[in-house]
Amino acid sequence: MSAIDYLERIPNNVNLREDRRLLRALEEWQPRFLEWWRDMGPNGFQAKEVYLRTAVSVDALGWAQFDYVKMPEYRWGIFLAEPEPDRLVNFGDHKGQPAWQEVPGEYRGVLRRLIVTQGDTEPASVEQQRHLGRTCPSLYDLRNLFQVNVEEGRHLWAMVYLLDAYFGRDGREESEALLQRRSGDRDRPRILGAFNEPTPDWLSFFMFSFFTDRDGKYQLAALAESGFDPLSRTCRFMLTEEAHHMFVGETGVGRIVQRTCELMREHRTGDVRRFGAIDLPTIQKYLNFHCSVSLDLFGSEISTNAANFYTMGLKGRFEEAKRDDDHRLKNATYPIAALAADRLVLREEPALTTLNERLRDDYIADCARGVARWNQVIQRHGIDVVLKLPHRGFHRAIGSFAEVRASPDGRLISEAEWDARRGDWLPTEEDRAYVASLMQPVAERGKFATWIAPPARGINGQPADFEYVRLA
Ligand code: BYC
Ligand code: FE
Ligand code: FE
Repeated sequence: MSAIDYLERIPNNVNLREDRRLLRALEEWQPRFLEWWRDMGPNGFQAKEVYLRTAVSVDALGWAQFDYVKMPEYRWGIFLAEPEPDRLVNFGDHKGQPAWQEVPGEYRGVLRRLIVTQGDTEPASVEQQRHLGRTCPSLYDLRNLFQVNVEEGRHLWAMVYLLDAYFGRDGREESEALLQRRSGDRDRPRILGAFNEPTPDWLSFFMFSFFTDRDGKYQLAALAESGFDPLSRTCRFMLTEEAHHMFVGETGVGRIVQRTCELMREHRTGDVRRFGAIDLPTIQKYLNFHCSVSLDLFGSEISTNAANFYTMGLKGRFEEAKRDDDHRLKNATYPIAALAADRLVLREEPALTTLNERLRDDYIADCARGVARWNQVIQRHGIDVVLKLPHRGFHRAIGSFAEVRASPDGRLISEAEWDARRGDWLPTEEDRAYVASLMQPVAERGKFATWIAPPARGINGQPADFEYVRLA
């Protein structure tokens, strides 16, 4: 079961060959996907050979194989994690029943909506990042960008498989619509806010991979708990790919911080813009921006949708099985940050309706660990600056905090103070213009842009000056 058949037109480990109807649906979708990839995927570089990893099997030992591939020839396919024999629904009203191998009829609409929302983010991110190749800081980074892009393309395949295999005609229509919406488009935007924001430069890209791909990790982990077994298995395999995306984000920002600190120490100044680097206050502002739009992706603090997803057994908590409680949560409560007149308080609310906030808490704790590693880099250089996650109420557009203004340290403030301080907290036009001015391509082997340190090690044991993309 774990072997992936690469002789097929659509590589897969789901015995696609035996399901003629599904195979036909996917084979009809495949050329449209490729058309979308050519129109909306990485701008340029489509004919270049890129040192990419491809899944060769889904088991823990060495699922990846590295080789030169032209992106349009990447073997996008359908890979599910191994089935767990006798798997049960682990939470909600159906806890203890066998996991579903088919869509439970009464949950069809809800489940489809969840899968479509997940699926929509994948091509959206590729669209957001499509111009970055032109300004890469190195061949190493260029390759990492393209690796992320092809895998997000594969994540789209993963969701389209579920739609086509389990949702009949509606599913095929949704698969089509996933190729029609466009990130940032006025008339047919992508579904979730953060996926309509531009990713104009590499600092934004690394922050996006750190913060927004990490939302992916937490949402996928919650869906991996699903009682709908095909969704669970699909998400479990996607999570193994996701880890690399967050690695790209964390090390990308970390290398920018390192370069900045080296220059600060060498020249005894915080004003590193003179030396073509990105000053720490600007990095903090980008961090604030990407963190806040990613926090919005978890939905409202109080959500009946979230309660329903859980009660129905469709979307669990992060690491549901490791939690020591009844996994039904009917009588449990959970403390959430809430607004009380003019200040923020912790308030106990029913555990079921606050599941979005609980997942957001798990996410914030994970983000904080990454930020702490960036701060270690700063400390090692003897610099007295600390990067911080903004308060969850800062710059929010979804949930109860959307109605108020909060500072990054969590004070509720007036509209006037917000207007006066906004430029200290979020990237200004000038900051963006400065970062944009640094985005000059560096595509010579082993060379890196002025504003980023080389990586500690290369990909797959290769040196940093390896020819990660063959441009010649
Ligand atoms: N923007 O009850 P509420 C990834 C909508 S990232 C716009 O508060 P709910 C990736 C919401 O849809 C992971 N609209 O929220 C990363 C609802 O609309 P309807 C993506 C928003 O439903 C990087 C209404 O507001 N996966 O994989 O509890 C690169 C009230 O909703 C937003 C998923 O999201 C927003 N930010 O939770 C590539 C998992 N937030 O239904 C890929 C699937 C909320 O009233 N999705 N709304 O029309 C879900 O689990 C849920 O839909 C959400 C929202 C957690 C997103
Ligand atoms: Fe993804
Ligand atoms: Fe990702």
